[in-house]
Amino acid sequence: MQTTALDEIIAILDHGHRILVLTHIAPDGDAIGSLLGMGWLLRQHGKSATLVEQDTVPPEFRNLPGADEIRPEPPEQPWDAVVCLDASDPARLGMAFRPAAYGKAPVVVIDHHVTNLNFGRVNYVDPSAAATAQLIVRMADAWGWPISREAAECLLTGLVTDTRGFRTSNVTVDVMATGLKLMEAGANLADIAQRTLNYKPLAVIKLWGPALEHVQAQDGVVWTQITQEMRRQVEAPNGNEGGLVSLLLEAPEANVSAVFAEKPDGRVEIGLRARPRFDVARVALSLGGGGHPQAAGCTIDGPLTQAEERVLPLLADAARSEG
Ligand SMILES: [Mn+2]
Repeated sequence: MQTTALDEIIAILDHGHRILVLTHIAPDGDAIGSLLGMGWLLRQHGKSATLVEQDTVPPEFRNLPGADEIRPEPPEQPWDAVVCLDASDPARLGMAFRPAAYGKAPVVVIDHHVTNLNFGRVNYVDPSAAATAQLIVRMADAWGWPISREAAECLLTGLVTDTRGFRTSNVTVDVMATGLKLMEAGANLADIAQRTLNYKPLAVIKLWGPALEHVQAQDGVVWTQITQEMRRQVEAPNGNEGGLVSLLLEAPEANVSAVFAEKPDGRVEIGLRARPRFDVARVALSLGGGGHPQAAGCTIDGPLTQAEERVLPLLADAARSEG
């Protein structure tokens, strides 16, 4: 089944020339790394690749090769194929995804989220993969395309960030072999780890102060909240908690952790983490979000207190039942 989808994608990209490549809003290292890695592969094989991502590229990924060519909006022109990376549903692609403009061009989905809606004409979705970047390496291998140093650096960034430095429960021998292959192609693991994993804006570090004062623990769930007022106090921008939800999961009291972050519009963005054998993807999906069993998220209506009252019982359930 998966081999077929991969074969179909390779055939589509082989025959097409003008390829539009998209990735998800609020991009992480796998989103940017996969977008750029795919761009390098296509261009090195004579294709025209246009890379679009609605939101600003985060500073820790801006010096990846080719990052300055990412555009916030697609140009109006015909495409031979549209490739969507690391996004479980069309809404995750934001304004960059404009299917009405694609005509007969096939939409291709390459992703590793278990919650993927298979919204493409061809869907290569493998939830056992640790990163979308890993699937792109698999595609390049199946295609018989060598991976350049530039592509390798971008793709290894995706792998390193999604596995938090090869530490997550989905890191298999195959994932390590993919990492090795990218290092052999010239990517520098230590540099990438230094620039991405060991990076936190000062304002985000300061934001952890008030956020950590609010940490609570009950029924296997450790959680806290980030209000707009806290952000104002330390002048922290919206949308970046710097991995606070992963820190909370380090408490032995936690099977599941959560950060409830109030957005400027009053809605509440919820970041979720779970220890291996527990599953927060199901909770996120039931609330309109998505993700992986060990890392998921969603955005629901506020106010904050009401959002916590609604979600905490669901998290207590998830923290009780080993999936
Ligand atoms: Mn990913």
